[in-house]
Amino acid sequence: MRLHKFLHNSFTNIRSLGAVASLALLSGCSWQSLLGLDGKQSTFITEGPVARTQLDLFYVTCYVTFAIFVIVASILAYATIKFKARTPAEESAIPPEEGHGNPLIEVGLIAASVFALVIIAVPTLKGIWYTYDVPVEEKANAYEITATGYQWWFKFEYLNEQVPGAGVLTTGNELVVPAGRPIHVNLRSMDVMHSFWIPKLAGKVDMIPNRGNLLWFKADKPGYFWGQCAEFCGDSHALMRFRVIALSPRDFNDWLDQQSKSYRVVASTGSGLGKAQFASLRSFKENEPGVSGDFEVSPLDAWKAKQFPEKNENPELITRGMHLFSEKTCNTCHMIRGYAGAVGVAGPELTHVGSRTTIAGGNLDNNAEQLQRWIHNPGAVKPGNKMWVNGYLLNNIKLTSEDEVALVAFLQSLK
Ligand code: HEC
Ligand SMILES: [Cu+2]
Repeated sequence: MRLHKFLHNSFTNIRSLGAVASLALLSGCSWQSLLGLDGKQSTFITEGPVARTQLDLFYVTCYVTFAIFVIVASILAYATIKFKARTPAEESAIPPEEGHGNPLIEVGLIAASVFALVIIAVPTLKGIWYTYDVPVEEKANAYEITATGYQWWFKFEYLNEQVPGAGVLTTGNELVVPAGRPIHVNLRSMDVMHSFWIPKLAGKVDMIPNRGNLLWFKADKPGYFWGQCAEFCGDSHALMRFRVIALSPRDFNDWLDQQSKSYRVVASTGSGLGKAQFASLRSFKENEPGVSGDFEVSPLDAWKAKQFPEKNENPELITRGMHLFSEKTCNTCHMIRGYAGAVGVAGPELTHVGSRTTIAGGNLDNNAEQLQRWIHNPGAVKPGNKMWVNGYLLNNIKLTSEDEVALVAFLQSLK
């Protein structure tokens, strides 16, 4: 009776759960979000062929292991019920003599295991070959990027195909790529082992010191993606993140043109602070109707809006910050193209740092408050980081809050 009631209740519960689930699915909620599997780094939501191949493989493994589970569990259940001792006499009976086994069953089990392994191995090997490098038929169209891991940030290097011989461009922690084109990524490391992973697109492949590795990926369409170092690499490993921004090919070339420019000098005359220098960003919209600059609503639009100057720039403050940048020895670690003496390579290049959505290895939003928090005490944000240890401690860098505000204004002007 009680069992019946339990079963009945369970059934009703499952039914109402099912009703909720189908309602949610009908209202546009995906099963991923229903199960809480729709995070920014979800591998269940794939946006490119490499991640899709990896997910398919995961499902194949799940199906095979689920089938094994069902078979083993039913045999176990059957044996438990069928051979249960039902009377005290049966319980105290001497156990039956043990046999030495049944060769047919044993060989059969080995064969079944091999079969199950083969089912998993075939797509696995195919997947490994597929994800390793850009497929031959797409090779000619591939865009090549070099990604280098540092404790605890990523450097990305690009070539401007439109301008042969223009040299290499560099960004820190934000990788911008053309959508719909295969991206061949050379993986390097400057110090210890890191691992490159963009869950919705591709990964993980190790970045190994003194050894060239590679991976490829393709973003189906323009978007903003979250990435992460996936190999323990020291104190701030968990804070070693990055972003991938996929743009339409035309937007991508416009962005490259914009990035090729030297750092932006904000004239103290105040006029002409904006537009002309950003003419190359043809289809990037800034605060137009229908375009949300709100990061939570549309990270990609917010990223695009970030390419343009901040409102209310203060040229005097920016100029003060520009001088402080070398007075405080920031220039010894950071490159700013066009800024005499700013040729350091120990930290991320800052020529266009103001146009990124994040700083400090994808951990802080790139706004005045967080920039100040970072340059005020980088060690408090990322324990052990090199800017703190080799800069603030070794060079004895001290900043007053006026210095910080001026430096922040300068950094924000670097669009
Ligand atoms: C000893 C070298 C060194 C010095 C000196 C130094 N930095 Fe850095 N800086 C770094 C490193 C390394 C990072 C990356 C840290 C990380 O994310 O782990 C960094 C990160 C940054 C970032 C974030 C960039 C990004 O894309 O994430 C900014 C902004 C910055 N530094 C500004 C400054 C300013 C301003 C000064 C001078 C007050 C300065 N740095 C001095 C090495 C240095
Ligand atoms: Cu790392």
